[in-house]
Amino acid sequence: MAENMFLFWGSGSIPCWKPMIVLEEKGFGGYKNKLITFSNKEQKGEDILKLNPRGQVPTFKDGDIVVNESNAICEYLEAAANMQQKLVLDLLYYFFQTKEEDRKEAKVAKKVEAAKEELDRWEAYLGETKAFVAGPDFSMADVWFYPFIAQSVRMGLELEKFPNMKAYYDKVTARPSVQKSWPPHWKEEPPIISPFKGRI
Ligand SMILES: N[C@@H](CCC(=O)N[C@@H](CS)C(=O)NCC(=O)O)C(=O)O
Repeated sequence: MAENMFLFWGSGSIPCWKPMIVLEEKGFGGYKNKLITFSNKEQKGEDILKLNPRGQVPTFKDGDIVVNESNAICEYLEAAANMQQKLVLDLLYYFFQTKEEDRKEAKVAKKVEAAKEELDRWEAYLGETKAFVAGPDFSMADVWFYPFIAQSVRMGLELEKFPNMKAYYDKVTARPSVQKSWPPHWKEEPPIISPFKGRI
């Protein structure tokens, strides 16, 4: 995952330093990066401006997801990283990319176990906060975090065993912004894979 990440940064910039610490702490030390020189106004270069119209650093990208603002990058890395890795990249993508007859049940069992551990972690965390990911109010962290849960629920994840997650999921699902932007084909078509069904 680190190989999909790219950070433009400047030396001595506190807003850059914050996500750089998080990147290392989260085990994404292999992220790609470019050190820009302020005196040459490199932050106003085309490569940065097309991602960040303010022409500032940090400017961060994870695959196609562009995240600017240092705090938002930190929250993105915190909220999305493990859920994205354990539930989506490791498990859902394995099902998407591997034909049914080629799937190895032992491999699936390991991935499911890792996903369950991650879900247990968030279940405990949400139990303590009894609110949203970054505090009492809905924030950007929920925008990064919630879609992974929603996608997993669509793919057969039953949240009944995770009551705090279920309360969180219901609360965010009910938000008008989420309802309005709900993937249209999810309303009409069943999922093509259900890796969680009967496994968690
Ligand atoms: N609110 C932004 C502030 C970013 C910021 O102020 N970056 C400075 C470096 S510390 C910058 O790029 N300044 C150059 C400019 O604005 O042209 C964040 O937290 O990411």
